[in-house]
This record gives sequence, structure tokens and C-alpha cells, in this order.
Amino acid sequence: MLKVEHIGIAVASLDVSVPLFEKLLNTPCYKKEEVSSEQVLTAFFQQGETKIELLEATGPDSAIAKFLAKKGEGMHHIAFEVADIYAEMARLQQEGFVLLQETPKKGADNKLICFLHPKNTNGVLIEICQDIK
Ligand code: CMX
Repeated sequence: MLKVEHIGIAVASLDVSVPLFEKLLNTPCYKKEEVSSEQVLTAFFQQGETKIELLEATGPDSAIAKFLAKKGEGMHHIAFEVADIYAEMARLQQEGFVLLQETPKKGADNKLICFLHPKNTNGVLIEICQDIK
């Protein structure tokens, strides 16, 4: 894994949380992007080499809607950047981790992404991601 690419935080409302994080981080949100396949609206902040991604649900079937209903607002996932997502998925599967995708899917911020089930990662949802070139 190359670095922590971003930390995802589930929020009830970007309208409320974007100004809050702008104040907290003292930096503007540089991008908002809807990922319709995930039913989420995202907002990004750059913090050095790492980003903060705020996630608001746009539909009841969204993973974020389910997370908010069960756990409330808070840290949702940690994303690690990898050099070769296909090789890393094969390695992780061989190590016994449960991948939530058989093949990488397109996520926000021009990335190929894959999630690992939190049951096998000490209760933390892990994403691996790679830039689409
Ligand atoms: N972090 C830690 N645990 C989580 C979690 C999270 N983000 N989301 C769910 N869980 C827990 C559930 O609370 C549940 O715990 P218990 O068994 O103790 O009750 C457990 O994981 C399994 O849950 P489940 O009922 O099997 O499945 P869910 O319907 O809750 O789905 C998950 C969980 C992780 C499989 C699903 O949310 C998923 O596929 N996530 C990946 C996709 C995603 O999160 N997309 C949104 C972000 C997209 C983006 O970044 O652009």
C-alpha cells in the first residue's frame, strides 16, 4: 500500500458538514461529486498527501444511509492507494480477506476502488484505490 489516500466520513448533510470541515481544516472543499452507482454525494478536502471525503446518502439503499441509520455520523472507511489494484486484490484474497467486489468498480475522484468486508478487518471498512489513467 502506498499511502492513506483518504478517510471517508459519513454525514447527514453536506450543507451542514462542508462549512464545518472548512472551518475545522481551514481549507476550502475543492470538489463535490455525485457517485450515482453508490447513491452518494461526496465532498473532498486536501490535507497534505491525504484527503478527507465527506459522504452524504442520496437514496435509502445507499451504504451511507444504512450506516447512518445504524451507527450515526462518523468515520466510515479508510482508503489506501495501491499501485496495481488487480494485483493487490489477488494478494488480499489469498491472505483470506473478504473482498466486496470481484472486479474493481469506478468510485469518486477518478478512481478504481474495491472494499474489504469490515468483519475481517477489526471492524474497519477498508477501501483500496488506484487512479484511472
Ligand atoms: N465500518 C464498519 N462496520 C460497518 C460499516 C463501516 N463503514 N458498514 C457496515 N458495517 C458493519 C455493520 O454494522 C454490520 O455489523 P454487525 O454484523 O456487527 O451488525 C457488518 O458491518 C455487516 O453488515 P451487513 O449487514 O452484512 O451489511 P451492510 O448492509 O451493513 O453492508 C458493507 C456493510 C460494508 C458490506 C456495505 O456497506 C458495503 O458494501 N460497503 C462498501 C461500499 C460503500 O461503503 N460505499 C459507500 C462509499 C462510496 C465511496 O466512497 O465513494
